[in-house]
Amino acid sequence: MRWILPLLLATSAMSAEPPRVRHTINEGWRYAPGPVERVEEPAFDDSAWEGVHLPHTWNAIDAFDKTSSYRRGVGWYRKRLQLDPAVEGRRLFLHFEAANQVADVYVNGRHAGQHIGGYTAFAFDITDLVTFERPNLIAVRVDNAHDPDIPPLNADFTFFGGIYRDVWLIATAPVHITVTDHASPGVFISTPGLTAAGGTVRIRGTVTNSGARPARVRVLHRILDAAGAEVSTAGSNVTVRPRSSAAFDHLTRRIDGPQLWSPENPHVYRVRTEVYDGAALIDVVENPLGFRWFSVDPARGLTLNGRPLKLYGTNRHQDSPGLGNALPDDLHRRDVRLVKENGFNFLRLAHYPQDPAVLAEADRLGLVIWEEIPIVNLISTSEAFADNSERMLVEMIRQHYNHPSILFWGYMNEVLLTKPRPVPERYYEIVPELTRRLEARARAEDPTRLTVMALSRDEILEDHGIGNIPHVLGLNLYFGWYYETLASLGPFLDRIHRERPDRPLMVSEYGAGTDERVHTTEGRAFDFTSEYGQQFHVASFPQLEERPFILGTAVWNQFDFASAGRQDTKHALNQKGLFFHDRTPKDTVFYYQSALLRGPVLYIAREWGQRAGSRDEDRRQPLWVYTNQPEVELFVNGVSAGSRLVENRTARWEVELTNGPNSVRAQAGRYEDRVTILYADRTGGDFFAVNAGAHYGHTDQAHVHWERDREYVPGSWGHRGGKASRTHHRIFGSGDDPLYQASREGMDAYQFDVPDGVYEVLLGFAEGKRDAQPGQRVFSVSINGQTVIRDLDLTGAHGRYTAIRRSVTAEAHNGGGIRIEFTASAGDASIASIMVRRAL
Ligand code: GCB
Ligand code: CA
Repeated sequence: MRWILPLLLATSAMSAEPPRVRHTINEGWRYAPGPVERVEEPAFDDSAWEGVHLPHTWNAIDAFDKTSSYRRGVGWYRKRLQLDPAVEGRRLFLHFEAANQVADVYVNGRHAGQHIGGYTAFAFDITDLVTFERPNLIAVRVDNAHDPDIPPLNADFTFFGGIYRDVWLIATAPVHITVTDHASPGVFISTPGLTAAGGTVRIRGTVTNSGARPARVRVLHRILDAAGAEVSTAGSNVTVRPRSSAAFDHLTRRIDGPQLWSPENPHVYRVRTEVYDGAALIDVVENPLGFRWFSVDPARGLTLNGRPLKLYGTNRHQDSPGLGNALPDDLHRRDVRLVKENGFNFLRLAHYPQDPAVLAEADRLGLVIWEEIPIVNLISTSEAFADNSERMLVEMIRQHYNHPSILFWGYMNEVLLTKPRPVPERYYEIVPELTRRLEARARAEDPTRLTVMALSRDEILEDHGIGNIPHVLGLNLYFGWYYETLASLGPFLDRIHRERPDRPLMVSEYGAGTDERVHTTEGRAFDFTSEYGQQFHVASFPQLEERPFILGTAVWNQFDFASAGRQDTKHALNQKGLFFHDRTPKDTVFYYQSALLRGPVLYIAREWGQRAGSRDEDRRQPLWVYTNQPEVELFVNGVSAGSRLVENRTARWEVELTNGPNSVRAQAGRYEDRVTILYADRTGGDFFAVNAGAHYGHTDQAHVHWERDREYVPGSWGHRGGKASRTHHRIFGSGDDPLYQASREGMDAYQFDVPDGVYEVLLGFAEGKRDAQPGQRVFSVSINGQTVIRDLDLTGAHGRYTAIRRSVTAEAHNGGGIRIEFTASAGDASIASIMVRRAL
């Protein structure tokens, strides 16, 4: 970075202002939920308002509570901004990286502008609204209420409100590279006709003259390599009439043998664009530049820089725990790094344009990007909806145009999924019309990239023609999750490829939800067990790898993410991440690392780190390893469990665990991995915890593992009769939803063959039937002949989906154990969990 030094010395020696001043103004804002009157006026007293720093959202907490709703409406932000006298006479702008979703900006009581859309940047010229005499009052009204004219209308993610990205103050000379062209950098870089031998750089843009006199300036672009060495230049004089803008379009001379940009070698050049008035440097902007060319073929996939490159990656939503969508840049960069570190080379920014820090990091680390605007599930047929959509598309493309990582612009996701009710007239003509309009605009704005949309399984089979409009078609597929089986993925892809031989295809989503607390040896779709989630990827990924016509794939999702309306096993979250919401990796991450990383990967799956069993045979437990080594030996408590040849990056064992901590070691050549697996052996018979009605165990808040339900066998425990039932609804009154979402119904009894003694019996209930009414399910419970609960009416007394726990004391005598009997006077008795614990 030697070039930086002389530059700094030069500026400080002159102690002159840099030609363009640009810094964040994130600190010292005040926030209040609105609507409030006359807030934009400087005189308004906001001393009682909450002090906040940006980025900020007002939904960081309520989006995660146990209701589907969160506050959607108006929030006001105010800040006093004293301007540095040094920028007097300059043009001043406020640049917002994003505010969700309609923002009205006021300066000293006057409206500076309005922006529609929650995920793209906007910039307003505030020069004529400010004073240097006293602090300026900036007031921003942000509204995230549902608006039928603004996408997204409805989607599986939370629409956090607020100014949730950085805000910048920009000061330029009166003649400058345009700041307010859709909040873009004002400079648009491409590399026409590039080959490995070399090519030229084309730099388009506009210069704005805010002054009252015509201006003649010189625009000069310096192409700098990653080390800061100048490799080429371009430029010309530009004449700009007063109060207007003039375009430039420059071509460098040929650059021989440039370092190409690719995921493996993400060499980023910079274009430093300078504006001179005579000898005086009056403006500078810098933009990234990557030399790369690419194409797609429906049979052979993607070619980058003349070489085939299959894309493997994930999707990313932007929220984090405690912060909602309001992440500082380092957390955005952390996320991108986590994607790259798994060996992925591709990231789909679903379902909206993301923070500039994300794009810059993707350029730097080498990830191919698909970025898209948030048209999800359905559209409005209004002209305003189409106009807003198109503007968002233009904003996204212009704002992020120079990032070499971006190869794909997306503009719709599963747009036919939700049929509006009633279906508006001509709906299935208006959707393709909008599609064609956005497609045409994307191609006109950026002929250098590929367009893409994502459709789900059912939509692709009846797509009203839209799937053939973009260059590339993305398929969002959930075989073995929402429908069919894990094995049906590949055959479905073959079919689509056969039916659309001219269409380059991607798998833009596939994934399964998991919960680290929920475990089983017999995973099933939608049980949220860690084990089924792993099986899903282990079974799906080879089917994607095997098919060269699939040009890229993206796991849904890199991280668990906020979706306020979701009711899985963790409320308000979509749990299909490869990482948990807090960015802890799930075991599946190491399957992908084994498949994609070159360096050694050897990892004992450990999410099921705490296990329990109450029968002798339960001590035999599965353990498995993800690795890219050919063969692995496993040792449990120092004893070899044998060597296994690795197949599909996986090796499995059945081992005997002992009560307490078990030390497990995997060895492959000179690599090893160690973990401790806790096993609670409950064959002693004085403690049982059962997740009634469930084929999966659950580890609760107190780290007690509730084992899966089973039929009674003498000498042990279990149910007699009945059937399992399950709800996916969130459970009120407990954080251990998986314990209450499954129940056993209509059984006669549960029998526990425990030694004589006094026991605490903890009975858990929750009504999970969607249409349950008071009085329809009324039952009593007795233990060893004594009624302990009389005429329990869960819905009548507590409402549906509410966890009820009753603790009672019971005595086992004469070797009879604990016999819990159920008698219903209406409907079927039901029980969700049982703990039997020796008290005395
Ligand atoms: C999809 C959607 C995505 C959802 C995902 C899911 O197909 O594109 O927005 O979050 O499925 O998890 O259901
Ligand atoms: Ca940012």
